[in-house]
Amino acid sequence: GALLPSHPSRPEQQLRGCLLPSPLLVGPVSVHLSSPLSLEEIKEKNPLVTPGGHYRPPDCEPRHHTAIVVPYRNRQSHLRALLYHLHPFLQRQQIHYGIYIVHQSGNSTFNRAKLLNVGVREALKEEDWGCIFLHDVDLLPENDHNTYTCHPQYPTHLSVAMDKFRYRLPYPQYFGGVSAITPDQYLKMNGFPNQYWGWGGEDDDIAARVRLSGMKIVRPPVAVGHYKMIKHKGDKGNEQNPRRFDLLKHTRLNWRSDGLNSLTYELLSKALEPLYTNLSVNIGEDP
Ligand code: UDH
Ligand code: NGS
Repeated sequence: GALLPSHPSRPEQQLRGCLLPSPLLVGPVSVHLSSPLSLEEIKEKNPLVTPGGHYRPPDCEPRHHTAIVVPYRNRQSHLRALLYHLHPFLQRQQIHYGIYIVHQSGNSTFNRAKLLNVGVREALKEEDWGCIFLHDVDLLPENDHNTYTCHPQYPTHLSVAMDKFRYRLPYPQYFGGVSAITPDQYLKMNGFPNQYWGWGGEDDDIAARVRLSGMKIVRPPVAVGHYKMIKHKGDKGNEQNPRRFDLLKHTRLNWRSDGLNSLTYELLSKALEPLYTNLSVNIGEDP
């Protein structure tokens, strides 16, 4: 590979650019969910992950810099399963990455899209990420050819074949689960809506913003976009949002005024845990 500029954190080393595709990929993997390990055990299996859940390939200069943002509240066992699978998965792809868990503090109704806005903003304050993944905590990728990188022009939808939808899209416009954007794409669509409190519709709103801002959605082939969803019941504090259909009727009018440019929140804490950065945030409540 060509010599790429070395990272300031290790100026002494002039590493070759990582090979494309990564020679470490294995393709389809079977995802088992029995007896999840403890966080300490997962850390031991991932010795090169640094505090805050960051990683750089040790032997080559990475070509991709990806932040993984996870909207989160009260899903401890899912988080362990995600970290257990995702760290080795991303390391096989030889990308530079960081994992950000955005924890909604308090008991107000859950707001997935607003938490994603917070995660994008906080991740970009920390590093110049070229790609940001928006990742539900309960989705485990089953094929490492599904690379966690961005398309230069268009937002990507990755979870195109989830087991619960019998490994296909539930409907053509579906944009939920796992998706990815560059900072430019995020700015262009004014981020995500802040007004969807409770379950449903926010992913459809985000998909509509992509189109309204003049972009389209790209997807990997169904054969590599396989995900296993950890089965669970509906969450307390995330009941179906009865306003979602009405909100969706107005995306066309609202997307320019509600989003990144109207985002307010209070960052309560930021902790560099061994396997992830934990952002605890007060995002307010449904007015
Ligand atoms: N999430 C949490 N905690 C919550 C709620 C949601 O962490 O209390 C996060 C988590 O990352 C989850 C994502 O938000 O993966 C999306 O939550 P969701 O409940 O919309 O989607 P999920 O795929 O479940 O987890 C869908 C089925 C749940 C019952 C459907 C109600 N009709
Ligand atoms: C649609 C929801 C989406 C949701 C998708 C899959 O109906 O938010 O179902 O849901 N849109 C609206 O409610 C307007 S799932 O089967 O995962 O529970 O993501």
